[in-house]
Amino acid sequence: MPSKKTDAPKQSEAAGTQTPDRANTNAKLQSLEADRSDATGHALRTNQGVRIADNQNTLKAGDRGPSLLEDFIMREKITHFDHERIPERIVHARGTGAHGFFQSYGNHAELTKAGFLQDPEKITPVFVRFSTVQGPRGSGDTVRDVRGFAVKFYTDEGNFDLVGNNMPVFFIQDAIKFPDFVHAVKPEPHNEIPTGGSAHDTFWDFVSLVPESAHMVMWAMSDRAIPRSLRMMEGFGVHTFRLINAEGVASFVKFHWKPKQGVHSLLWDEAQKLAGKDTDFQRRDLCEAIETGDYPEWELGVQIVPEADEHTFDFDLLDPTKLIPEELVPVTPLGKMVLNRNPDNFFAEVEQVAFCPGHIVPGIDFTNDPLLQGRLFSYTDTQLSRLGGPNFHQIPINRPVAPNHNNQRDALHQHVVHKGRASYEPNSIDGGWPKETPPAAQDGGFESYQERVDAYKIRQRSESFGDHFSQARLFFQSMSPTEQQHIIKAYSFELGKVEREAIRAREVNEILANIDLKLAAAVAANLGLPAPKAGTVQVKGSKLAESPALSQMNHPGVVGIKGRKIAVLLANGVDAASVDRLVKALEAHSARPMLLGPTSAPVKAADGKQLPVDASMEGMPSIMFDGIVVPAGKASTDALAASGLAKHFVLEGYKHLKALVLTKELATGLGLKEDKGLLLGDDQKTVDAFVKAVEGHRVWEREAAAEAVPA
Ligand code: HDE
Repeated sequence: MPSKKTDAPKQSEAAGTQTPDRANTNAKLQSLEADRSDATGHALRTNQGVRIADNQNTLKAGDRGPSLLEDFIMREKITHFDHERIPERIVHARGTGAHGFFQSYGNHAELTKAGFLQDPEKITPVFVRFSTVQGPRGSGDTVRDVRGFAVKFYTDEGNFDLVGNNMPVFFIQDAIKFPDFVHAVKPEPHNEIPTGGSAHDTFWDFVSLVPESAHMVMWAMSDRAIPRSLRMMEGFGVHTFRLINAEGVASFVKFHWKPKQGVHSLLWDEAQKLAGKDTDFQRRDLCEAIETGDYPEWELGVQIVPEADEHTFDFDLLDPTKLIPEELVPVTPLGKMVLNRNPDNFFAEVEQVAFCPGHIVPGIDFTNDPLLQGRLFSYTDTQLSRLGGPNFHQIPINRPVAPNHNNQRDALHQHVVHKGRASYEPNSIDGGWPKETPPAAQDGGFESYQERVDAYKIRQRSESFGDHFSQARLFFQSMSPTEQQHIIKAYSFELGKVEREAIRAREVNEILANIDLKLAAAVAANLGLPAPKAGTVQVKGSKLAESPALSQMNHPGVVGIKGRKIAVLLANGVDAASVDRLVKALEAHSARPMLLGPTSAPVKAADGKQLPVDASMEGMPSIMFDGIVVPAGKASTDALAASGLAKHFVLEGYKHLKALVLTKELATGLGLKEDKGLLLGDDQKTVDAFVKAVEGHRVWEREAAAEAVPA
């Protein structure tokens, strides 16, 4: 049992010094704001505060002479510049972030004593960083990859970091395999190719030799790995955690983030083209959405498993390659997160933010998931080299809003001027402060959940971690036919890039054949390999035949077409009234119409008016939009029909199954037939049908017809 200290601070005694002080939160937040520097109205100065008279010229011996070493202004400036970069993250280097808040839907005291989940009035600030895993800082946003979904809650009781992904499982079961996995997926060591992707020999060599990766690889080959937007992804805590209430009763939980925007993906062709045409596609999308007030929102929920039910599943709750199907344990909503503020400075906030799964608060605790256990060590360790020392928690973006007095001292980049003479405990010189706080129902010190451990010290994987294929099969069989085809194509594409035939064959025969023979046969056919007749192991299968929650088609979202980008194609001679009508109708649905011309120059409407455009069709190709609208106008339709650029724009949108409003002449000229999402005219009925089609994200019924259109 934890020792109870009798000289612990009373709440009143400790206010403002040691224990969490809710009243102080706003003041603390304001003090974080004080670190934001605005130079408006200020003189240019050196780091020592000296006003600078000339920022254009180095001090030289004569205007054509050598530079002088004594130029402290030039040397300070260049020295600082020379050290501007810090090491990028070893994984998840490419990312972007946003500020926001979390608000609990109610009082969840029966589940946890964590303060931020007790009070629906309480606003907890959050900072979120989304990322890809494989690529370096400058790599493309839309590559096929897992997305990081890391949330820092600045709670009154300390920071809680939920460092998750947009997929609910992981590639490996034990932390000791992480360096192997990462080395395999990273670019090949001899030529550093490929950047940002897993379509290469070392990745497939590793995963085909490590069957525990089968389930996660299936997710990575699904549409989840190419999200349309960071706003349209689910997030998962992956590991099983514990929530503990004031009575000490613990429940196992899996954390989920459900996007109000729905779960939607790019098509593979779009993802590849975007990686070249707009490397920043997803960070731009998030930034613009927040800028225009379309604040993305997620619901935080948990799947709850009472401790007594730990062993009732046909998989082990501690195995991070398994999920709990939502049909077995539904997700209980706890609260919402809204992202409503872009960072002021990317480096200071997004680059310097330091997450760690070990950052938890009273009422939350870990389990013995061996992957989670390893992560508890890794994140702090990596920050030491990335952020240069153990004081990274003092960097503004990492600083908790709760007070954090202790006896840790000095070290690189120490920002705090510690007062007091005693930096040890116990002490009598400073009255014994800072003191421990015993655990309590509320505002108590952190107490680890007391779990009895009685075992041999061994290096051994539990037998309950041994089934690697049942859930991979459940995933594949829960997909819609379209999603299944996308998965087959993704395996075929990636394995098609693998040079060593033995690796391709091993993946097909020893992994895919154990998941689903139809999947294995289809991939084998695309690779020119014989279809396997049977798997290599006995797969026990899941209790469920299907889990509809796994198909993203079943997560359409609840915000309609809010924030969806619609291209309005213009050319000289366009009917200005038609443009106006269409734009207003789309804006009424909070969509974001953008006017595109053949160039960035304004377009001359039929009535002679100049219509300024937002961009050219070349500058913003169809792959950047969710739908395309062509307003009326005979001359403009003729001009679009004669322009290769415009024709490609419309045909590509059609091929990518986007909703289109076209003029009859243009559709006929391009050989396109009306369908559920290809609509003609510009009246309200047409707009209503268009809105419905954009809501559906893609016109899936068009797939067969679109096959014949060149990419
Ligand atoms: Fe990470 N991971 N990870 N990871 N991870 C890092 O920490 C690591 C794992 C995840 O936006 C690193 O600060 C180990 C699972 C995200 O800053 C590093 C293992 C999940 C981010 C690290 C895992 C994640 C990271 C690199 C296996 C989903 C980005 C830079 C035991 C639940 C956070 C850093 C951000 C980042 C280690 C496995 C998610 C090296 C050892 C499982 C979202 O510490």
